[in-house]
Amino acid sequence: MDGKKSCLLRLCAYILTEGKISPLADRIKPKYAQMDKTGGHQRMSTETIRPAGLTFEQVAEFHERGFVKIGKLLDDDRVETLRREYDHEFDQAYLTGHYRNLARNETQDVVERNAASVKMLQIMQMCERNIHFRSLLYHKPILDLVESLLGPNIQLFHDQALFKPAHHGGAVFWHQDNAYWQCQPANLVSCWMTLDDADVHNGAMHLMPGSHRMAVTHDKSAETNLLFDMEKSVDPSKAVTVELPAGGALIHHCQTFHYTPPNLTDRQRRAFIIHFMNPGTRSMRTGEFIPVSFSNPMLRMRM
Ligand SMILES: O=C(O)CCC(=O)C(=O)O
Repeated sequence: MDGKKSCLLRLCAYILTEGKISPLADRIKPKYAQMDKTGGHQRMSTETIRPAGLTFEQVAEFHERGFVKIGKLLDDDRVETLRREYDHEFDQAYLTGHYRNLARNETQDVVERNAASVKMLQIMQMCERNIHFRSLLYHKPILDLVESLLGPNIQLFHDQALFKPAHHGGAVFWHQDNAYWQCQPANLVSCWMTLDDADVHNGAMHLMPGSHRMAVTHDKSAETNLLFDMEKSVDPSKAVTVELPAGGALIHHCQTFHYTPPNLTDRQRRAFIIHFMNPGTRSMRTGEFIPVSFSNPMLRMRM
C-alpha cells in the first residue's frame, strides 16, 4: 500500500472510532495537563476526567425544571487565569467606558458611570476582546454538556461577563432571557459560570422550576431602562437558589425565569455566561437567521 493510501485509511479509522476530528483548541494541551510529580505519568485534570455530557437523569431534570446544576466544572488553574483576564478587561472597560451598568439608566459620561453607587456591570462578547474567553467557548466539557441538550451542531449566540462588585452589586431582576433576545426556536441554553464562590449573599442564581415551558410578555424595570422586572409574575417562595464554588457552572433554558440578588457583602461576584443556540436560529425581530460569523461562530459541528 502506498503512503497516501495508508494515511487515508488511518484517517478514516480515526474518524470512525472517535466519531469526529478534535477541534484545534482540543488538541492544544492545556498548561495544567502536566507531568504528575509522583509518578511521571500525565495526570488528568478534572476537565478530562469528567464524564462527557449530561447524564440521562440530568437531561430529564433539565426538561422538567428548565435548569440543571453542574457544580465545579473549571479547574483552579483555569479559574485563576480567567479571573486575571476578567479583571484586566474590566480595568480597561473602566478607562474606555466600554461596559454597561445594568443597574442604572445609560449615561455617556464615563466619570459619572464609574462613580455609580449600584453596579451590575456587563461586558458583552468577552470572546471578541480576550483569547482566554474565546478559547473557553470551545472548552470540551462545556460543549459536551450543551451537546446533550442541543445536539452536535452548536453555534454561539453571545457571551457576557456579569460582575457584581463587593458592597455595591446590583440585582438582575426576574426575567426570561428570550424576552430580551426574541429568538426562534426558543431552545437556547446558557452555561452560567462563576469565578468566585457564589452564595445567596453575594449574588447566587435563583431560578423558577418549570417556568421555561411558557414565554411571558415582559415589562421594563422602574429602576433601570436596561432590565426587565417580572417579580410580579413569579412566586419567589418557589424559587430554587443554586450556590456554586468558584469555577462552578449551571445550565439553564432561555425561558427559565431567573434572578440574582444584590451583592452587599465584602466579596465580589464575577460571572461569565455563554449562550448557545442551534444554527438556523432566527431573530424574531428581523425574521432573519443569525448567520455564522466571527461574533456568532460555530463551536462544534458534526456532518
Ligand atoms: O449573572 C447574573 O447576575 C445574572 C445572569 C442573568 O440573569 C443572565 O445571564 O441572564
